[in-house]
Amino acid sequence: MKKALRITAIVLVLALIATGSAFGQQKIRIAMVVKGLGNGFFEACRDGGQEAAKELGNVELIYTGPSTPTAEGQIEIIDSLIAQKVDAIAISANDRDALVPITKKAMKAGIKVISFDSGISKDGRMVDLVPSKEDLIGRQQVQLIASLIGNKGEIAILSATSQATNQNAWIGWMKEELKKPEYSQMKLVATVYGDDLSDKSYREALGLFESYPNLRGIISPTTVGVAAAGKAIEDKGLKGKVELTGLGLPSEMKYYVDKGICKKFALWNPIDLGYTATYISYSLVKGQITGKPGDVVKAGRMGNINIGQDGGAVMGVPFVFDKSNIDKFAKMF
Ligand code: RAM
Repeated sequence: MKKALRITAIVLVLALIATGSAFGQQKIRIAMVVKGLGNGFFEACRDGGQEAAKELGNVELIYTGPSTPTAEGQIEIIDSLIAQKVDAIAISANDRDALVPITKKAMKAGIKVISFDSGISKDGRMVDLVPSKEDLIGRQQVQLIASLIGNKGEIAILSATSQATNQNAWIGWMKEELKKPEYSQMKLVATVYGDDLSDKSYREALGLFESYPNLRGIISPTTVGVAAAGKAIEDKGLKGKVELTGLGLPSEMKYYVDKGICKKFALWNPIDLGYTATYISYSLVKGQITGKPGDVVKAGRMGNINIGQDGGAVMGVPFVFDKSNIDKFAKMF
């Protein structure tokens, strides 16, 4: 009898070990650190991250970020994530250089660090995932506003924070595109920063109307800025006088598309971006990749993601939304 009991106990322990629960097999904890909380774009990234975590199993996604988009806020958060010994950090950076010392500290502590959406300089992360090629995104923004104003008139850029890696890269390409002869009658008169805060972006848009009474178009390559600019154009009765494009969330821009205030804008799928970032983080934790050129991440429904030069990875091509498709996508993100 005693022997039978002992055998049963041994079998039970072995079964528990096999399922990984005997010693409370640790969950892999991936922290998604976003530029700032309360931004619908990042909430969609979080949803994608959670979808990936569920598929991978045994993964906990910790969604976090500062209340306003600053590098200082992100540094504090990363410090506490190091103390919590998370396994990976995927961050959309408010500053490409200011975060390097703290993410280096994280990597020294054995934490795998990637940047996604808005990158960290290459010493401070193992992989940098961008939603699409930076030149495509930037050039496309100019092409969109040009088509709305007939390639003629004053335009301004309403950006996010002045240090944002992603917006600054796109703005660089917008300026390149504007050098082409077809835009010779278009003039970029100002670049202003709404800091990815709705009220500040709204005020910056009003400032542009005041300073540039002949303004014909605004490019706002931030989901927060473009929606705020839409509201400013509506409130000031400038529909048709000032055209608007940018990078927006269909769910937030549908109203302005329906009203004809923003006829076209672009974006990629932020759910897919958060999903892919989570798969890449997981692959690093599991040692399936190290982030070197030639590494391939098997990213679930996103297929294979190739790691290129300097740990860079690209997700896809930006998509244009207009009245023909806005209803469908507004339900998704
Ligand atoms: C805002 C953020 C984010 C950017 C999008 C387009 O939500 O600045 O980093 O990718 O806009």
